[in-house]
Amino acid sequence: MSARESSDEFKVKVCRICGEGKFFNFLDLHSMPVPNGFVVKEDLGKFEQQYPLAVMACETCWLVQVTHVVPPGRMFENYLYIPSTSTTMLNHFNSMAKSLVKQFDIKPSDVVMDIGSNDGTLLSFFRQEGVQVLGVDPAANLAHLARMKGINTINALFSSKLASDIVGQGTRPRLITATNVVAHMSELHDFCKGVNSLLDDQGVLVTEFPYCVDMLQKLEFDTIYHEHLSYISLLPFSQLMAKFKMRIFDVQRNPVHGGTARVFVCKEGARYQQTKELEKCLADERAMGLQTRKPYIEFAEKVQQNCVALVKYLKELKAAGKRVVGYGASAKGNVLLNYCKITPDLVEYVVDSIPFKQWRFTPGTHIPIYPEQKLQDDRPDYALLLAWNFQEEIVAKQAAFRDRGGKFIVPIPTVTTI
Ligand code: DWN
Ligand code: ZN
Repeated sequence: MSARESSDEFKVKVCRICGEGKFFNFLDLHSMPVPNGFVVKEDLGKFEQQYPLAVMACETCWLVQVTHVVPPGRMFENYLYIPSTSTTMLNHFNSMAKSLVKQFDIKPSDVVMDIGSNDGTLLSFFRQEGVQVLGVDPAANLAHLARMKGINTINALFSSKLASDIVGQGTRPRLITATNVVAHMSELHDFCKGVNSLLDDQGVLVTEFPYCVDMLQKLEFDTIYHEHLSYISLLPFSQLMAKFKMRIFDVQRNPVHGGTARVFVCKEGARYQQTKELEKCLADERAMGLQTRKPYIEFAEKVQQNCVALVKYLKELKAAGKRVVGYGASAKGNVLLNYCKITPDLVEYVVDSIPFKQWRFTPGTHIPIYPEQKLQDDRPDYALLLAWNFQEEIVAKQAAFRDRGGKFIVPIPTVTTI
């Protein structure tokens, strides 16, 4: 097999929301290794599987999606997704649990179920609010971590079959959450079928995903990676819900992960009124022309211009004798490094807080990763902020680096230095 997965066995042929097959390809990030496929030193010279990474819009329902779906087994063979341990995300999940328990008057006897519950972080905040919790996650290592925290977790991929088994055992969750998981799912119809069977007439699904409008407006091309199959906007998502006699009744936008939509879904006959915020978001999506090719063409052009500008800037810094390193060996960072073809001659190394990633190398570009401490010890001139979605937290943490004249390069939406 060639290093580049050119076979069309992974090619998407029909849209996972509407089932049609008329697509508009608008950005090709080219083949690259999966962005969480960190390489150990002894494997550096070995064959590294690459997979096509490109996005297209369905010209029927306008769901943005990757052109090729890499089967999970091929993608996760040697990578362990480590839950975001950032205080940004911990605060986000804590306030999410508090506000939802209050908004929907969740009682101590009620069950809150989290689909893609990861290591149980979100559910542990719900449990602190005194409600019953149930997690579902396919990663055995994460389900184990959750159970160690006392979070009842089913180690399985969510499906409509699993949902009917759960209902059969007498569990009807009052609230279902699904954060950063719907965009990873290929079988969206089966997901909806399962949710519909779990919810009672007044039950609510709250799902949160990186919002396609933010990606387009803030040029967040590096949030396009193989495990994110869909880049969701509300118009196609509403169509999906309607197919399963459910409807969106509210949306809240928030800044995490570069811009996320928290979407509230209920059964068609439930009592929840559609909010003004939802009407505004749907109107804005139409005004942006999301159901035409225009915004996607503009996005692709600006992304390409931005990458040229970034590489030019890095080369100028190098020519001026400045030393540049990376900060945050994030999945998105690896997409940016591979797409812009940034290698160790431009970015000497990357620092990262996650022990699993330290002493390994970035996939494809093979830049060494070290603990954050190296930034203090080595004192480079610039740090390219690859985990820009944690900018506030990281810049605050590295005040000493900046006090000594160190600067951060923020690559998104356009290259700026702080
Ligand atoms: O869907 C997903 C998105 C929404 O969240 C997941 N598949 C991955 C995750 O992406 P992310 O933006 O949280 O980035 P990562 O891939 O978790 O990477 C962030 C990296 O930054 C981590 O490796 C840790 C590192 N970091 C650090 O070195 N110092 C983070 C913080 C906050 C820090 O202070
Ligand atoms: Zn479609």
